[in-house]
Amino acid sequence: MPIWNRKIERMERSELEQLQLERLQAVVNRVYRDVPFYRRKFEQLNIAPEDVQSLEDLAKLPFTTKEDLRDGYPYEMFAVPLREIVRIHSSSGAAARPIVVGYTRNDLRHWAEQVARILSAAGVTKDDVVHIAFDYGLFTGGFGMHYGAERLGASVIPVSVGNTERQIQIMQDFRSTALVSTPSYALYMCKVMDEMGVSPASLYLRVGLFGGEPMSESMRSRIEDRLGILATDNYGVSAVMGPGIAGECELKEGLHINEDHFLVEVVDPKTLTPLPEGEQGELVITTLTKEGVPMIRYRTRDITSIDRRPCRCGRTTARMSPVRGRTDDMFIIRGVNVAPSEIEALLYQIENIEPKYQVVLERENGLDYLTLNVELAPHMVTDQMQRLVELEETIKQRFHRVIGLTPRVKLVEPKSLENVDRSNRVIDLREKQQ
Ligand code: DLL
Repeated sequence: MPIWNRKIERMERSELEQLQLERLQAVVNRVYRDVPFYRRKFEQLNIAPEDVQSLEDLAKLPFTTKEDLRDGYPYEMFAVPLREIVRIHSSSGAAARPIVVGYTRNDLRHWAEQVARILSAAGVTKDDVVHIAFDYGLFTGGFGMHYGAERLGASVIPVSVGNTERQIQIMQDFRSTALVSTPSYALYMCKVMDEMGVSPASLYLRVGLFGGEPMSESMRSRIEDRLGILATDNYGVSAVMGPGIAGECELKEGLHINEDHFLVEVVDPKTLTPLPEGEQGELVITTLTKEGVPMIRYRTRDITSIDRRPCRCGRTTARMSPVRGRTDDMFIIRGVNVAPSEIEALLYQIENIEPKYQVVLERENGLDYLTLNVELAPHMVTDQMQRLVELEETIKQRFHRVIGLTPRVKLVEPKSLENVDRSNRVIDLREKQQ
């Protein structure tokens, strides 16, 4: 089985930890010097960069949250002047203050290396034709995977998202051997192939790298069976880098973390204390080499556990278990990350409704749909259909502008959502409806 960077990916743990410590000390010094946000945080906690003498000292450092990045919109978290930045990405949706990340030339070089490693771990080589069906744009998925596949020397097809029939035609004609997409898009492609009368066996696909959203084991087996490929799970977070943080090897026994670039911890989401190896908790990531927007202890909100035992594939890098849950209520639909608080905020600005709502996520013919049940204001109980239709349209449009998706809207009687709380605000039926 090929290993892209044998020196790093098979390094003795003691040597790797020494490298991590040196890089941690360097990044802590840099953020203290160059990012006022971190200097303030360090001062509040009464710590100085010199206090980091071992990897355990990481626990003394402050956390960084998505909200910190939002508050620093657009460039406050940048550690270098804009003239050093060669690429900018941003989080999805048109929320007032999305997360903005900038990459220096070195960051892009490292990113391509990280992605080349996970592609190689899945068995992709320069002989492959890599079909990238992630959005190319502000989202990190398309460009992130693209440069890694080029670095590997594969033939890259930057097909992006949409127009599925054409994508399938391209896969047939260009003889794509590796598919890169979200797992739900891969399943949708299978449906469209059925409609087109294209048999997956007539394609040349042999492997798929999936990521950007959770992939359950049942989803994985369906993709593997339908497409006749090996499907690996690949994890990334745009605020930290994008895809390339971790990915499975062909053995599929956990996602190998690029630990020379990312220092990971698993913490108890309530107390925020680091948990012992193997326990499930919230993943926290510190970037070790990033120059543009370094992150100290970024709280991903993703639930996982870490295994530092060497893998049977020969890699010594730690592995994280697949992410299947979160410590907050964010959900992902059609590749868009949605926080219910954003929905509430947009409903507040619309008249004649209560900001009381419930989200139902469903899967029909392989495609995901979001239904938004919204409570009418008491004075709106009217039989003027026209007014209700207009109101539905307003909600749809506003939702689309802010979140980037068009929901199905159902206006419901006043007080009918009284029993909706955090536990049933989002009802996800997708897994059952595959
Ligand atoms: O989704 C980056 C990415 C692109 C990763 C392409 C992999 C492939 P964000 O839009 O910032 O970045 O979303 C990050 O998506 O915190 C997880 O909740 C979720 N996520 C990403 N990959 C996985 C995965 C990209 N393999 C958020 N399994 C993360 C489960 C995932 N969840």
